[in-house]
Amino acid sequence: MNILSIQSHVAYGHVGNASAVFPMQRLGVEVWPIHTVQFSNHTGYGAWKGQVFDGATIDELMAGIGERGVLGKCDGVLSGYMGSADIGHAILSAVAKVREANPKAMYCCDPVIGDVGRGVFVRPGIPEFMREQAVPAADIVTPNQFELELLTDVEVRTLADAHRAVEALRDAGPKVVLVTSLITNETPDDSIDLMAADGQGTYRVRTPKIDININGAGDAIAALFFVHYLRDGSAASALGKAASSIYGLLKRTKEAGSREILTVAAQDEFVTPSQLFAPEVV
Ligand code: PXL
Repeated sequence: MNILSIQSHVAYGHVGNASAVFPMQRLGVEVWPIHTVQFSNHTGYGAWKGQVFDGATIDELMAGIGERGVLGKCDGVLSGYMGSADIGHAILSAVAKVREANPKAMYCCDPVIGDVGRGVFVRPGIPEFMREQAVPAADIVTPNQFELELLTDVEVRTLADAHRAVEALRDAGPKVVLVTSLITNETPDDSIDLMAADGQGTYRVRTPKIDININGAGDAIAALFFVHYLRDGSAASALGKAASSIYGLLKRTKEAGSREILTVAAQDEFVTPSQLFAPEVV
């Protein structure tokens, strides 16, 4: 399996491609990473150095890959944090190129906009771009609760709200939705839910909540879910596997007291999670 992963990159630590690429490789996937930014470290530190690339740089790399004649072998495109709307357009043009070469290829868009604690943390224009262009073009989207609400204008307080929002998102284009973190009035204080839906049903996994201040976990969840969905063709199966892996990864990270997720040290969790969480139909 070959996945083109177009995301930010950091030299130190693990967000964007530095969070997503290795878990996919560890699962046996050949990954083609294209970086949308190259920063020293993630923005959660409040200070960083480096560059935001532009759409033309991504177009150029895509042209070069195209010249190798391999785009027909690309099974999927994964995108995450977009530095600018210009980069967003280049990502959608990369998706179109891949689909032209392989009509079966899927596009998984992690609509990175913000989260409940931090609010919107991307540049102006990106939320609108996600909503109007990236989400409708995607086969799979992986919002967190904040992004789910923003993209659908549905306030999610109850499980019924979550169903409504997920269906609204599916109506906008993507047939598969993964909500990477969900807290409704039914979620116990010590727990966190993940929810996924495809045409076959809607599923929830509930795990103990691990209270840590880290970045990049969502990037790893989207990558793991995408690989398992491409392999199994089932949102339920992909949800159970991705949620179990992330729980193990975060548990190990918390135990180590690390500010960065233990992508390398806890790599066995990607293949054989120490604890398995089964999805339930909701
Ligand atoms: O995890 C999302 C993300 C992606 N890319 C960069 C980031 C973050 C979150 O902090 O800083 C550069």
